Amino acid sequence: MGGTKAGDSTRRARGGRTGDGLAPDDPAALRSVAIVGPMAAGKTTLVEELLACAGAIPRAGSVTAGTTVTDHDPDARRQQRSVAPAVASLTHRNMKINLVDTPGCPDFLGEVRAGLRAADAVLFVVGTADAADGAAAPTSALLAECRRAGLPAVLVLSRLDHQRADEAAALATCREVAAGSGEVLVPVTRTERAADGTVTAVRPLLDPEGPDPTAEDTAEDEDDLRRELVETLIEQSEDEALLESWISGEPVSLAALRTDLATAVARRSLVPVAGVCAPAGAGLETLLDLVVDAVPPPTAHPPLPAHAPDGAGHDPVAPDPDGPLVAEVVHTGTDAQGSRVSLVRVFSGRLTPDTTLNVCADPLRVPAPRDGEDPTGAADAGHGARETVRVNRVYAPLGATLREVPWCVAGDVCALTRLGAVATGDTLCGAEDLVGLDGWELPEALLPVAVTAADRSAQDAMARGLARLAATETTLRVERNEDTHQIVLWCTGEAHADVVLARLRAAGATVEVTDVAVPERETVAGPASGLGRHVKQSGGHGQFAVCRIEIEPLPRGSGVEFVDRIVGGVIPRAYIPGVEKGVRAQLEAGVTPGRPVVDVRVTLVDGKAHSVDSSDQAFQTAGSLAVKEAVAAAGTIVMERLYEVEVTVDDSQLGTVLGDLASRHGRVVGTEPAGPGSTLVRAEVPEQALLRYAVDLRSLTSGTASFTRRFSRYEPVAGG
Ligand SMILES: Nc1nc2c(ncn2[C@@H]2O[C@H](COP(=O)(O)OP(=O)(O)O)[C@@H](O)[C@H]2O)c(=O)[nH]1
Ligand SMILES: [Mg+2]
Repeated sequence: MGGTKAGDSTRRARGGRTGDGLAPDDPAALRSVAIVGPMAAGKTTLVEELLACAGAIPRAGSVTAGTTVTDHDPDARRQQRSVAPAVASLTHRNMKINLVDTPGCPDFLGEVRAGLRAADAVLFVVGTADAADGAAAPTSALLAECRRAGLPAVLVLSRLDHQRADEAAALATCREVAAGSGEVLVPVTRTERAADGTVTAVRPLLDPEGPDPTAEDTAEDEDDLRRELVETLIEQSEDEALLESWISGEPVSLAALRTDLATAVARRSLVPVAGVCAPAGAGLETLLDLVVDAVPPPTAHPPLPAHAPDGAGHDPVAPDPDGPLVAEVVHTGTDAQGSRVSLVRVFSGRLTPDTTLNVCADPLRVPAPRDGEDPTGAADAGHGARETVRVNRVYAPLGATLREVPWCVAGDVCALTRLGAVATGDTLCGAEDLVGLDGWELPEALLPVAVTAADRSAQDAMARGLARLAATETTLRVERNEDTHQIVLWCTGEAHADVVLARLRAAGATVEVTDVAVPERETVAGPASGLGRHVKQSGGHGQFAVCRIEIEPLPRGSGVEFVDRIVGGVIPRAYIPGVEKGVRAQLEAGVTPGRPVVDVRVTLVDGKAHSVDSSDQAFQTAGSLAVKEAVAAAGTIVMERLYEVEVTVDDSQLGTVLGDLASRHGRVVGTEPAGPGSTLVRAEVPEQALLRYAVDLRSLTSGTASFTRRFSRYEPVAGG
């Protein structure tokens, strides 16, 4: 596979002194937009065509051939879909535009959030052929993400050349999804087609060279589109005079309308809708114009909440190019040689080469504690200004190609290499203002994948590989399970697991995927007794210990209770702790190997000792033999781990989710409304039935439902 550009994927080019427009001085000459949308909407292809259209690359590559700029990651090429945020910039009308391509696959939601963090606005891409194929659910989920990030958006209707392309249907779907959000979606372009349906052009409705948008004598349907746009703009305008002249039939100035468009976009009350047909090159320039004219500059970005390195309060960080330097690592990737490349967004000040910066680690990125662990210690360890880091060169990325630039100003995005221990989410700042930006939330990884290494050297390789992954894979959680002794990689889904395993193997670790083991325990079904005889008296120092114990079940959660009821000194005091130790060790190891016995009371009732041959060790062995016999005689009940699960689901899918939970032996504890049109279901589900729930729930509900899980307690195996 490995496309033609793979070999030179880490070219380093030295740009001109201002990097050929790649290092603007003034944030007003910058636009950073995240490209977001469902899988296969054509985002990566669009980025490629925009770059070619603006002359940033000689010609557009293709996703299927693995030759695009932003799908430069080997895993992206192999999967033929984006797996990480990737930045490519171009210049259009003297404006530097950073395009931050993001993955559409729900597994990589964390990467979408990273992309949104780097941007000031969103180009939301929806394929016009997908409207009928359940695009509403992923569109809705991703639009909600953009809204949560608080960024203005432009809706791009893509793939106009598809034979089932239906712009009106795609727009209707998006309008339905956006209903209630206060955003008005209005087309700003018109698609022209030949008689056979081929797209010939996509033209802006507010075209200074086109006919007057407010004139009366244009063709009927064109007129309708323009009228809708003009009326929407006037409705949203703060300029009262505009409405008056519109009502009285006077021509309205195009410049005024454009200004109103930009204002309404920045306010997020209006989402302009533009069509593109990437392969035909139609609508590309119009879209770039729209980004320049209607998308707000970085200086309009709302200030970001921040904290002092010691966790105390700090003023929010405003987007000020003349302020102190504050930047953030939004993503960490690797180049073809395996060296780390950090994608950095500058929020304030100016990042220059050859400087030493302070690193303020993001407490949110400290690995999540295991069930029951005290999280406080871990969180504290991750807090604060950890160290300083030397920045050598500053690069403007074009996918994997890094072009050296003299600086990176507030609002711009750059790549830095060799930042040592600096991780995604860390804040980089100058000494004059030590600050940490409040991190963005990561999605929870809920799909466990157990891996084993074949031998000792593979184990070492795996440990090295996992350490390397920790820096780049922010959503991955690595668990060393103390009950099952398995290494479990918690992933967000199968596509994520695929990437994680490929990267582990690329790091030289031969790992095998095995079934995830589920810890089990046993308790006794009823009371019983057992005799332990450990007697060896032939030759030398003998061994002599005999004990009888009784076992009985206790309520759940009681653990193991040991009671000594020896009378008359049939077992001397000094040996009783030995019996207890032997009993507890055997119960801990389990009578069925790997299943500790819990919730029992063991009572020592009788025994025999020898004045010379008895010892603590002998009584340990006798205790263990006695309890083994007692457990076998009592019969056991297997218990499994029960989890408290909370599923948030669209009301339309509630029945499906409840039915599925029942088939998993889940017990629904309650349901309650969780916002408009959705329900929160609380249930208790055995761990075994949850192992693939992350994958199953997503496919059952087209990705609209989400869940959380928390260990509750052990319970007898359902139906077992
Ligand atoms: N015919 C046609 N195919 C497209 C267009 N845009 C994308 N594709 C194809 O659709 C598939 C998915 O495109 P991609 O850019 O990876 O989508 P992404 O997941 O949104 O980044 C690829 O095979 C592209 O070649 C388009 O405008 N027209
Ligand atoms: Mg893509």
